Amino acid sequence: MSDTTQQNKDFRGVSRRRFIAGTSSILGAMTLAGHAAAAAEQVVTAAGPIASGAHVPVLVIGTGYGGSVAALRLAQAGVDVQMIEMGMAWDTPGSDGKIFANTTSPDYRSYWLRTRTKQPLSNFLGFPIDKDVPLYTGILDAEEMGGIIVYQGRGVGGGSLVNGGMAVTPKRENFGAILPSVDADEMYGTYYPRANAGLGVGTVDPTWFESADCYQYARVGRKQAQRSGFPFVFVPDVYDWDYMEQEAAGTVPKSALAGEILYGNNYGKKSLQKTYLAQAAATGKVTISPLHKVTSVSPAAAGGYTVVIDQLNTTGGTTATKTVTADRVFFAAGSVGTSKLLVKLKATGALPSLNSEIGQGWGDNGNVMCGRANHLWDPTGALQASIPCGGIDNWTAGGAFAEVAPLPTGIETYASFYLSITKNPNRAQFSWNATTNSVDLNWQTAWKQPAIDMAKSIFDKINAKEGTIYRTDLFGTYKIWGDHLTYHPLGGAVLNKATDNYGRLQGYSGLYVIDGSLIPGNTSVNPFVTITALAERNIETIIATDL
Ligand code: FAE
Repeated sequence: MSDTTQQNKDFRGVSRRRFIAGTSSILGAMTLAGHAAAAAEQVVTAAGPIASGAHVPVLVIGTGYGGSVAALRLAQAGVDVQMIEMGMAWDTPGSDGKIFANTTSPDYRSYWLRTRTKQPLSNFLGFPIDKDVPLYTGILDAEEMGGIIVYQGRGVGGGSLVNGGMAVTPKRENFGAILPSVDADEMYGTYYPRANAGLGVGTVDPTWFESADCYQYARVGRKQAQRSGFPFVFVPDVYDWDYMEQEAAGTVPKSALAGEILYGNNYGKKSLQKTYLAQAAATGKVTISPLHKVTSVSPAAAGGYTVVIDQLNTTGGTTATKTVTADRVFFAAGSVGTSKLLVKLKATGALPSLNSEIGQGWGDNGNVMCGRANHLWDPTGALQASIPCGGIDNWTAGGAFAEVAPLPTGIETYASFYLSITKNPNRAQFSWNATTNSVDLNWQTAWKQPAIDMAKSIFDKINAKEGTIYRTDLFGTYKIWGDHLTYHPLGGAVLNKATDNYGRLQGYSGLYVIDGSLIPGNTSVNPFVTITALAERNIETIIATDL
């Protein structure tokens, strides 16, 4: 039995309520169970944003997975933490009474400083579906780097605000290739379980799954995978599965069943605001400054680091520039954010002693998307839960793990849609461009070809068996592969290369990296559980030895 299958069995073996109660040594059960359905979580305290001239013991750049773990554990150890987040707080409803916009009707809240949407599925039935939106510090950044669009969450909670919540622990036999310098026994014995508990991970009730209308697309995906000889595995998620069952029963406001996902879930999803950040706020020792963007970190004459921060308005303008001092700084701005900052700071002389590994080892987790057109006798359902719950595992034989993903359009499309995570070996590098005063990434679109070939190891076979074809209308006109993007940027400040084996940046004491940039380009599955578990491991050692 594979680890993933075993893990799924373990998750099914305990009821979700017992699972949550069992996590109380890590996080209060109250938070996970009680707030999952709440629309908003006030994790930004009334203390107000950081003041210019402040001196803080610890400053954390970014409020995603790595930053949230660092803030919580430091606060629990008695340290005051300032978190700086360039995105918004996402705790206040808009004029429609909702905090987040629906995937099917993007508005000003949906995109980070764009005047036109940049939807991952750019076309439907061959027609472009992007539309104009007002310029705003919205929740999803479609950052166009060299040859690839990197999607990232912006706001308090980072990627947890926009992602599908798929919370996958890699199979143990793949771990050596993911983080070769890390003790796998420790990770699988201590830190993966701690991360899963802290994130509130659970799995769909398999009995409910068999009859739920909203998972017809997943059952079709399973049937077709199995008919071609591929294992289908249930994939754990941080969505509150009990809440989803209530959505289906019509007793609570709908979120996953209303197609919410890409621009935030108003209910049901246990984003970091409801787990790690809620716990961090409850310590009273963590302050978050939203709409604040770190632009520089350099050694301060009197010790510690001088951090320069731009305060932003909701059209991206700078309303104030603040200079503060921090004894220690944690870079948790995500793979792209941290890499861009460090590459700039090294090249422009702010942190010249960073080593030459800075900016190296960046990968896209092998992401590639595709759709298949089913026969009329294989409808995938007009109602589709936006939260995926299963995948096809051909990692060992063909180098691909494919999420069976929804197409929550509200109409029957007879389409099956997949996001594949593949063993694509290509790695890119960030570098400083003195002419444009910005950081470039040298990724080439053609570098997706190995990912396409690996995804084809699954879908060519399914198409041949089913007598079906690829959809060509989702990413352009007559374009099969969604090879222009990634949801899973990883690397750029790789563990044990740019940093020591716990994320301490080489060359500077008191500077740490604690996010997805530590992971060299691929995790074999969706990455946030590994980012969280690695952060749990690293912060434990840092607290024990450095503070
Ligand atoms: P991240 O969560 O990106 O947090 C970084 C934070 O730093 C962000 O809030 C930034 O706004 C902020 N920041 C950046 N620069 C600055 C600066 N200079 N100053 C201040 N703040 C700054 O980093 N992963 C899964 O495992 N399962 C899924 O189902 C899944 N689905 C996804 C779906 C979508 C659409 C997307 C975009 C991603 C998805 N991911 C998924 C990926 C996952 O969200 C991502 O790996 C993690 O969020 C990365 O965590 P980090 O802590 O590295």
